[in-house]
Amino acid sequence: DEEERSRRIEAAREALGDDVIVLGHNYQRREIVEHADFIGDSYELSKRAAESDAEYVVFAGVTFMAESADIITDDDQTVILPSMEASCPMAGMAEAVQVDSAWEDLVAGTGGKDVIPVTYMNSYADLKAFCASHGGLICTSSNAADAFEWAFERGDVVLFLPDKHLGRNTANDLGIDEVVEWDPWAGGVAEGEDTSELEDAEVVLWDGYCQVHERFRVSHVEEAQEDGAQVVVHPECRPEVVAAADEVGSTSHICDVIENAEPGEHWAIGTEVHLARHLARWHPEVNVDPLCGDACMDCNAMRQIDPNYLTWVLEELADGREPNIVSVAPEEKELAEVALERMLEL
Ligand code: CIZ
Ligand code: SF4
Repeated sequence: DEEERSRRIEAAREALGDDVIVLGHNYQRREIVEHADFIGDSYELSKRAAESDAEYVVFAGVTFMAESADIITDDDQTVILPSMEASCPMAGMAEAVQVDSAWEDLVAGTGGKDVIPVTYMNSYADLKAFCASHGGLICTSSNAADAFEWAFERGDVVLFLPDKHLGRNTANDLGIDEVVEWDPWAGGVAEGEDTSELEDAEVVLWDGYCQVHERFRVSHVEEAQEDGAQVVVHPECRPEVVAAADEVGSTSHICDVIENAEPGEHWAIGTEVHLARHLARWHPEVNVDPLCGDACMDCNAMRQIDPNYLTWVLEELADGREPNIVSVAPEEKELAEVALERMLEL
């Protein structure tokens, strides 16, 4: 049961002492985040790991996050993922090998313009490396607009990967109209769009999306607002959902909104349901609801991190074994670091 499991987790942690740090993504369930040293978004957590001296970084999150942690932490720190099955479907929608094979067609489609690839943090290390080697960079949901501006100082067209909604929302913020959704395997541009549009495009969106955030609809926002709630959503949501919401921002911003809310304020949270539940628990003085009720916005990749797997990896480490290491190849790591440093200079 949970009590017995908690006791085992704490015993393993005690045996490991300062040798281990446990990071809990804010989309993880309560039984995980309760055992975390830090709770936050992926980039925040990776920085926490790098600041620590812990030899082992146990990352309760998904594969691309563990890779990012491996890129950011020192060489003598080892990143452990409690389940190797925890892979973000959106990151998988833009594999470096696909992007690489489509690249020349894209450049030709624009009429040979300078295309700068910009990838969201939610992507694999090899795609981050691809972006660096093609003059591009990484961004988070908080600095995507700055990343676009950086790219436009150096090229004519931004290719944004993998999240078409974050890309479109960012273009909207910047007042860019020439935005084309592009699917190289469907004859160039997405259905309903004209191939010749690629020639005029300023922003080209890779056809990826988060299957959790894209399930929110304008009707969910309107129902919450009719119910008296203010609505805050993540920019991975569809543009029309972002437009209907009262606030938009990263998970850290969503946390700030609730931390700074007056007692009695009513907020509906448009992101993965576990964060909404944590915020409701952490801030009982604020009326916090998940947008669209309790049932639907659950990330199946995050859910792979079962508390029993957290127990298992910690007990293995305490016994001197090293299960489920996530390690980025040195040449990819070096390039991904270049893409990251460009972001940090924004
Ligand atoms: O949607 C996600 O998985 C997010 C927002 C991840 C992160 O922490 O950057
Ligand atoms: Fe990937 Fe979306 Fe799950 Fe985040 S919430 S890990 S972007 S599928």
